[in-house]
Amino acid sequence: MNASLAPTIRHDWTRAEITALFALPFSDLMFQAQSVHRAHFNPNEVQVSTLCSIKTGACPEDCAYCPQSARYDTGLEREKLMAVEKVIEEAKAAKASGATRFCMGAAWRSPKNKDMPYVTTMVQGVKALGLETCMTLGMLDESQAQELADAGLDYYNHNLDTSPEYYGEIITTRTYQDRLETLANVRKAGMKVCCGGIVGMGEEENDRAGLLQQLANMPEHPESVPINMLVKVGGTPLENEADLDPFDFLRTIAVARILMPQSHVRLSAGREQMNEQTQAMAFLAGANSIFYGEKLLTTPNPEANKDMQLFKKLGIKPEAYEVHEDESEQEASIVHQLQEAAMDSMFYNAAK
Ligand code: SAM
Ligand code: DTB
Ligand code: SF4
Repeated sequence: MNASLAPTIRHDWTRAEITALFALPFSDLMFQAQSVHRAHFNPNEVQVSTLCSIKTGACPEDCAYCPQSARYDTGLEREKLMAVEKVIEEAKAAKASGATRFCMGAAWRSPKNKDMPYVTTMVQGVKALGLETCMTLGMLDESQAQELADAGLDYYNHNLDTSPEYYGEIITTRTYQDRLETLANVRKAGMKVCCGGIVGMGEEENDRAGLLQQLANMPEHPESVPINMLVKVGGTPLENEADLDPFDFLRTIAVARILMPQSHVRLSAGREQMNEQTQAMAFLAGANSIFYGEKLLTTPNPEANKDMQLFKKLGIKPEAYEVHEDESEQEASIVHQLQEAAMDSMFYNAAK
């Protein structure tokens, strides 16, 4: 990183400052975001994660966007907690396709204590394959967060979803404060935080600014910030929501990049509905992580070979696995060799 270009990491953004960024002429905003991005990251590398739904549907919560809530008839087939062996098989396949992080999601309000031994075994098994691990299981208390951290879980995903003001329009079964408490428990246990939200839910630009303000003013920025474009699913209350203008989506990514210069910003759900040009502009705006693989949790994602073609067209290469402090040099080198082999066979390598 060029130190002179490195902007100060701030945690005191005002709503007015963020709104002013959203109001910049598009080219000025993109230039600023791209400059911040280049000061902190290789702009031609994108982190690649694969999602796996380890427990699907029948969720007691009422999140208005979600196909997995038991309150809406979305035709989704419910599935109980997946067997550990099956999860490991899925993780092996994700790794062979070139993913470096495996994200396991469960349609729970929060995990029950009887579930914990299963999920911690999943973490250990996936980690042993040389993949980074992420889970999203709903709310966690302090001891559950600690149990996951002790099992070696690298990231916990828990989204704020939208601004504090708009939140009540979307979810009534848990509060914003509940979410902040889970995030504090995750941090306290020493795990990395993956936290973002959804746009295109009928919110105003001020709500998108409000979401990013909450994220950027956390005591530590989330290491991973997923920006999801709403996937409209039949049967959910948001199924007929008007499309968000792609430029408003891109502005959200760009402002996230400026506010949180060192975080990975994920171009998350909604890529299946986006053309290649919009995705390319999202990378220009500073997005540097994607979900890779044909399915998100329950809805379609672009096919792997389409993503490889897009990476090839853009000269992007997948970001290599970060070496963790607690890994021995020898272990890390084995992990790197395995990754390179998987990537060579699956991805166009822009470096060659
Ligand atoms: N049940 C857990 C929870 O909500 O905390 C974890 C799984 S939940 C499906 C994870 C995240 O997926 C949600 O917080 C939301 O941001 C995102 N999500 C769910 N449905 C979505 C949709 N239709 N479009 C975009 N993002 C969605
Ligand atoms: C996140 O922010 N987006 C992912 C992940 N975290 C768990 C989930 C997207 C879900 C999209 C709707 C579905 O496939 O069910
Ligand atoms: Fe349940 Fe999570 Fe879906 Fe909300 S987002 S209904 S908590 S699975």
